[in-house]
Order: sequence, then C-alpha cells, then structure tokens
Amino acid sequence: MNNLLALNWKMNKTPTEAKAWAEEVRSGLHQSYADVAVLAPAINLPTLAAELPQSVAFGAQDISEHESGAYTGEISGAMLKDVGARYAIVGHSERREYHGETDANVAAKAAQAQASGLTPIVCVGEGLDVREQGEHVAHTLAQLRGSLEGVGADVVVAYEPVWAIGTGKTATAEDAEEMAAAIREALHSFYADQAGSIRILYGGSVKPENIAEICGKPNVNGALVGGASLKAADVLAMNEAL
Ligand code: G2H
Repeated sequence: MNNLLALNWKMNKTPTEAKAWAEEVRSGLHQSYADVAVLAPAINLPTLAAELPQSVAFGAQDISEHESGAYTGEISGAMLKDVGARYAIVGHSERREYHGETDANVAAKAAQAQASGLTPIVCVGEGLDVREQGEHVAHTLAQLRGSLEGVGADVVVAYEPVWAIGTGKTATAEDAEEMAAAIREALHSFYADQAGSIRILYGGSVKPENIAEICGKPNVNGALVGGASLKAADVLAMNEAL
C-alpha cells in the first residue's frame, strides 16, 4: 500500500502563508511518491482547496463529535466535507492533553467523521513515564480500543509516542515497528480481513533525514509530520524520500 504523508500544521500559517506554501508545493511536486494530505487549521481549507494540486488531499486537525447545532466554536463533518476535505485528525495528544479529550470523545469524533464521508486519522501513543515502565504497548492498545469503539474500518491510525513529539527525540524505526505490529494485530481482532489495508502512521519528529527508514518498516505505512511539514521544501524532500 502507498505511504501516506500526513502533514499536521498544528496552529501555524495564516491563509496568506498557506497560499504561498501551496504554490511552492504545486510548482515543486513533479511526482507523488506518497499520498500526501495537509491537515491544516480550518480557516485555511478553502485556500488549500483552491491552490493545492489535485494530487494533494487536505483535511482538518479536529472535528466536532456532534452533527450540527448549538456547539459554539465547533466545526462539523458536513462543513469539512463541503470544502473538499478528505481527512480529519482525531485524538491528537495535544487535544487529549490540553482539551481533555477522552477515548470516548475521540471515538465519537471518528464516527462523526466517517458519517460525513471523511477518513479519521486516529492518534494514540504513550507518554515518557509509561514508556519507562515498559507499559507502552498495553497502554497504547487500550487507548486504541477505546478510540475505535463503534468506528468503521475506513480509518488511519497514527502512533505518536508523546515523548517524541516536537522534542527532536525520535523513536527508532524498530520502536515504531514494534508498536505498529502490535496495532496491526489488534486491528485484526477489530476489523478481521480489512485490517491489512488500514494504514498505520508513525508521528514524532519525522523529517526528511529519517522518514525513509521509519516508513520502510513492514507495518508502518506513512508518517504524521508536524514541524517538518511547515516548509514546502522539506515536504518535497520527504515525498522524494518515500
Ligand atoms: C507529532 C508530530 C505531528 P512533530 O505531533 O503530529 O509533530 O513532527 O513536530 O513531532
């Protein structure tokens, strides 16, 4: 299966900056070696819809768990779908930590994304204390189970060890594969035959220099990239490396 290069801008870029980035990607992207998707602040999505090349998908970094109604500040799946979004990240560790999102919230958001015709990118991963206790696999699989409750197989799973996010510390390719293999096995128990075609991404300080080794592992099918997604040149280099 083709790698997915999922670019999580986090809370970066104005629409003007998004337009400049998209123009640079459009002029530099001669061939897509991976499927590329930009996960941008919602205000940038109409700009991306207009400016990105057809081959590059886009989506949101969050989605409401509700369909519509009195939820001030929220953005629904139907709104995202209407501007052409294909994906929505759900349960990123920053949403879990700073906004108190639980596995149940994450599962509801993922189900709402699917009901709107979007593919959720469901994030899971352990903190440093859990890793040091050697509980990282059990912890992450428990989070996965809770976050996929009632969620169909049209899903992407992103494993992001929290201790490797934006810190410059990268899990080794072997660490990534150990967890991806455990996630794959769990997906088989949730989705039977469909599990083989679910993409498992690794996220945490991925950059042009390490993406090929990490995504070369058998159960890793792409990367969720934060910091290194902000410069178009780095994105073009990561695409080339895959
Ligand atoms: C993990 C990752 C992208 P970074 O959050 O979601 O960010 O690549 O900056 O570690």
